Amino acid sequence: MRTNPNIVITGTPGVGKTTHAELLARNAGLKHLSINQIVKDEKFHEGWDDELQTWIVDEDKLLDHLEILVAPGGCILDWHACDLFPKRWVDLVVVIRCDSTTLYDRLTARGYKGKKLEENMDAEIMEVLLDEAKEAYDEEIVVELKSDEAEDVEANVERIEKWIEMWKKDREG
Ligand code: DAT
Repeated sequence: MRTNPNIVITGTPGVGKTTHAELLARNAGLKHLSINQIVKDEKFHEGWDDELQTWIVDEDKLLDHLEILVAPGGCILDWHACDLFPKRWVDLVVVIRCDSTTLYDRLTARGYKGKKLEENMDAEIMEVLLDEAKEAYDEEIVVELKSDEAEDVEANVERIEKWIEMWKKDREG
């Protein structure tokens, strides 16, 4: 049994997943697993999608690798998708959301353009990641948090830390 929860932080690229995951990992002493970084570092990909400018992920290899890391608990899984992580791994799913004008500025600053920019903007407006999270996990473990301004990050991380404390208390009882 896990003594610390595993938390998925998901959302459209640019909404603030990494920013949240890094602060939460530092404050709560959790392990930040940046799935993009792991896919790149461990070469869990089957090539490069030129049109979408992204890696084509080898999900089987990725999941085998993650299974060992998440087993003891206390991991933050930071990725722009969430429905491939098995339900049994996950205690909380945080979907970070962002105002579309703000997201447009963040993505263009990151060099996104063309189809990649368009698809990600559409995904945020259509709440694709929120729907995906609600479909893949029990709705009561899915929370949606706004990340438009710097203050939002601190408030959100504090809220997640409180949730972690409650999660631990429930298990002690
Ligand atoms: P993601 O990991 O979802 O792609 P990120 O954490 O890298 O997103 O953030 C993208 C950019 O936006 C980065 O320059 C930091 C900034 N940012 C994120 N959340 C923010 C917020 N709540 N207020 C202001 N800037 C934010």
